[in-house]
Amino acid sequence: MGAESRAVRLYRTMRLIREFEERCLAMSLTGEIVGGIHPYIGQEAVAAGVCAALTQDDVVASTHRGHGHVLAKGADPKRMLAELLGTTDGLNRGRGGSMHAADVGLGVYGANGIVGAGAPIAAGAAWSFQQRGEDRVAVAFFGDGALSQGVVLEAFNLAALWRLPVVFVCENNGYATSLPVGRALAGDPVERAAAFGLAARAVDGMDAEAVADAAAQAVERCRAGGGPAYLECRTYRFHGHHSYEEQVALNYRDDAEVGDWRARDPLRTQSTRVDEATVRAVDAEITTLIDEAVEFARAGRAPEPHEALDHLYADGTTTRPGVMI
Ligand SMILES: Cc1ncc(C[n+]2csc(CCOP(=O)(O)OP(=O)(O)O)c2C)c(N)n1
Repeated sequence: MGAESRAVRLYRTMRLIREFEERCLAMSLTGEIVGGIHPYIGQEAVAAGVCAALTQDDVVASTHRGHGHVLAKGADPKRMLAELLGTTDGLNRGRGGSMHAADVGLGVYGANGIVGAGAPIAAGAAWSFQQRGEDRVAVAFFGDGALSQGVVLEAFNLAALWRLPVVFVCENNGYATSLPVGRALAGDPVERAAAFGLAARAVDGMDAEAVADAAAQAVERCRAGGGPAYLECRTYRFHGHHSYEEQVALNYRDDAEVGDWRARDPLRTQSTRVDEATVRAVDAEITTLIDEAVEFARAGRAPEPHEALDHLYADGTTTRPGVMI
């Protein structure tokens, strides 16, 4: 059997994220996932397309809306869901939760609750690759709300100045919480990035193949020493900013606007590029995988209170700030 086509791989990754997120949303509404989640539903083409251009040695730095990035980079959905349920089987022993899930072995340098924080992390990783002469690329994901964060602009500047192998991926979903991008951002985001000397372009973030093509070009450019790139992925989140938004009647978005974007569902678009039997087989495979993940995560245990201070320090000599043993 020949290698699976990119079209199928993209479909599978998006399907995995969609189903994982739908279950998470349901589990957060019942309180099973404490603290809620920021659903990624609608934006799957970005994570799938960008990560399709990366190898396992490449790294990504993510956001508060990070489940899709972590899964697309290859994290085990069972351990990811266990992390969200806060059990010791989780990727980070249940200590990171939704907004801080990381898998360093897979190059996932963490989801991040601080808007824009992934940009300097990825730039720093890229700098270390460059210093060591390693053929690796770093990607920072962030939303449109991060485009005016000082650290993001500082990261653009240093990345361009030092020609770092980093790709900045802006997922412009039109809103930062409930603030429309047009009321928050002066000028054009692509021009803003280009002004720093980044190879900057916009891409249809609802089309996984278009994102994958643009990301592959940006990553190749980095590997060839051509310096950093910026991708503006125009996308949309189908649900609220946070799962709690499902429970309150916020109406900062038009039903017609949401409907128009839902009509461009990236998963449906990608399904038309794959034969029907394969779509059915992938759907069944993912449903089984997620059922198993739910069962696995529910069977876990929460860390004991006395374990709260474990794993805080690498050398094991300090258990509490200021208390040496
Ligand atoms: C530095 C910082 N400022 C404010 C917040 C509060 N906050 C959390 S998410 C968010 C909106 C982020 O919007 P965007 O970057 O566009 O990402 P999206 O939620 O659309 O994916 C804000 C303001 C924060 N977490 N960190």
